[in-house]
Amino acid sequence: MKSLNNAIAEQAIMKGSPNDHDLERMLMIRQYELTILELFSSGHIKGTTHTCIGQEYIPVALNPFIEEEDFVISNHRGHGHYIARYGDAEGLLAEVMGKKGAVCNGIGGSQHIRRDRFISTGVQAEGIAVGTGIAWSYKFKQQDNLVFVYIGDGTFGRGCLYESLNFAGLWNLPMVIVVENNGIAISTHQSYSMSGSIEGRVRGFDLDYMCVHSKDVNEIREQIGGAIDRVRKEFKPLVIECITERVASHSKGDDTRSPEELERVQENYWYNQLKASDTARVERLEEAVRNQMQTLQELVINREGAEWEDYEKRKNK
Ligand SMILES: Cc1ncc(C[n+]2csc(CCOP(=O)(O)OP(=O)(O)O)c2C)c(N)n1
Repeated sequence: MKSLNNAIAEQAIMKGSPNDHDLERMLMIRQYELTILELFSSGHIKGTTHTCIGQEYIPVALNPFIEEEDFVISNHRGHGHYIARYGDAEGLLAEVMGKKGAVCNGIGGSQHIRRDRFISTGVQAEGIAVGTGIAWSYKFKQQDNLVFVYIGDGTFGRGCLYESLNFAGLWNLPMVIVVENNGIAISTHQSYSMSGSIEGRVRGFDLDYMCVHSKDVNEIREQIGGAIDRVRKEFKPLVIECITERVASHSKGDDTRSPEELERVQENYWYNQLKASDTARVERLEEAVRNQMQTLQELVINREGAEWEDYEKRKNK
């Protein structure tokens, strides 16, 4: 098995420390994902799911730059994107479990969420194509908003991504495309699937590009803030490549990585690094978040199933 690409191997470690609010959100996302995996194992959830364990800090770092009228388009690994924006673990848990109180009445499940200006899709690269259309409509209507699209590195294997990048560059669309580069797509390491680089491909379409290695939300914000402001002012699309790691399996129990690689991934996990350096604070916030998720879980499990009729009523309002 080939090793991960060089960028991943050179991954920077967690240097700074998030404030309590950001850390609480990161821990909440992590705890949400752990809860979902447990609920699958115990047979309370059917279907599939993809957790963002390892990548929790990325949407938390991005969140202050996302205004209410901006659009966020997420993907199959989107729980963290949703919770970072709305803090609504309860609605999302109910959604994945198909219970009353679900964000979109249990119709969307884990991968197809819609709320206000947030959508996710499990179809790779569909999000960037749809996001390009929304960004074009913003520009056409001279609306001062951005479209944030999250994609994985494996999504560079899809053709419609390049059509989207082409239009974004050609029309200077107000888009921030966040590539969560965890170096692997299901079980295929990037070194097996990608010729050239994400930067080279993006620059080929004349898009602005930057790469973020840090896992420190404050440092990330310092690095990306000016560039996001420029997209808002100058209508030049931006791609932010975040070098990161998928700590858990692709979906559930389908990890094909070697024990050595998994050990390295655990060593680089922001959670493990922060817990070692700031133990008391992490444990305190973690306990609160764990209790909160436990309460939510009991509440949601015991609810009746979500009803599609509710959705029909809501849709026609
Ligand atoms: C059009 C399409 N083809 C295949 C799949 C199956 N699939 C789901 S996730 C995935 C890999 C995604 O890799 P990446 O974009 O790197 O995101 P990651 O899972 O690493 O977060 C694939 C092939 C899909 N969802 N959509």
